[in-house]
Amino acid sequence: MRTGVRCRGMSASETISLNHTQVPIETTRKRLQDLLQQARQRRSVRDFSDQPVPRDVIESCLSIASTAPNGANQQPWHFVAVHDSAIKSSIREAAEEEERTFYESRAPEEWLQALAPLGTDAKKSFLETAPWLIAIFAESYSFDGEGEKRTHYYVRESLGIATGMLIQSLHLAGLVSLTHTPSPMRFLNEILQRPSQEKPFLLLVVGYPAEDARVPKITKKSLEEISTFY
Ligand code: IYR
Repeated sequence: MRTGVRCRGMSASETISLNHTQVPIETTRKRLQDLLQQARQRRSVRDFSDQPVPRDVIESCLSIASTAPNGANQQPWHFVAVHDSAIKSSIREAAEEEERTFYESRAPEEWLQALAPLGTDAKKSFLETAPWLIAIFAESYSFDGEGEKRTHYYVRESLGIATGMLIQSLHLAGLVSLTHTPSPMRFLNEILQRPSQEKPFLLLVVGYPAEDARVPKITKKSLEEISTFY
């Protein structure tokens, strides 16, 4: 037996039995049909209503996101859910400033052309209208109990998976969201008072759609285009 070597931050491995109930394959197919139909209804929405969303709904979706598989179970994420109007206004102001430079000078012509069908611009009124903004931070490292720096592994992969699960939970729960990525997003650390080892990953705008909300007509790649089976 190998002794004396243990990965810092991880306790010796203790196992429990897996709680998994296999269902008949027809049940699997039926579930997948329903899920696919629902997944196809999800759209990124830019026109939000100011209808409130109770805090417990956001908490449940964050709890689901926190079950995401991640590097060495280090759970390198922090979610800041903002409902406060003054903080939302500060975020809008800072985001619009970054976006103005993006649209006016920073974005290469090719990028602007790729965005043209979406009709986006530097105006981000949804940052104040929507009831919740969830700022998602990636923790590149942390400190253990003895104050020793602990490197985190597969941070972006972990964050991507957790964020995808969050977006899907919000959708299946009946809400809409927008993945918003003003760039650079460092202003979020300042406004939300997050430490420097946390890097803003993205800003998720959450709520209900405005009554007259419209979305661009888009098509998704076919299964044949996105997959290869051997
Ligand atoms: N961050 C900008 C630009 C933007 C970039 C991509 I890639 C999008 O899919 C949408 C927008 C903005 O939010 O307007």
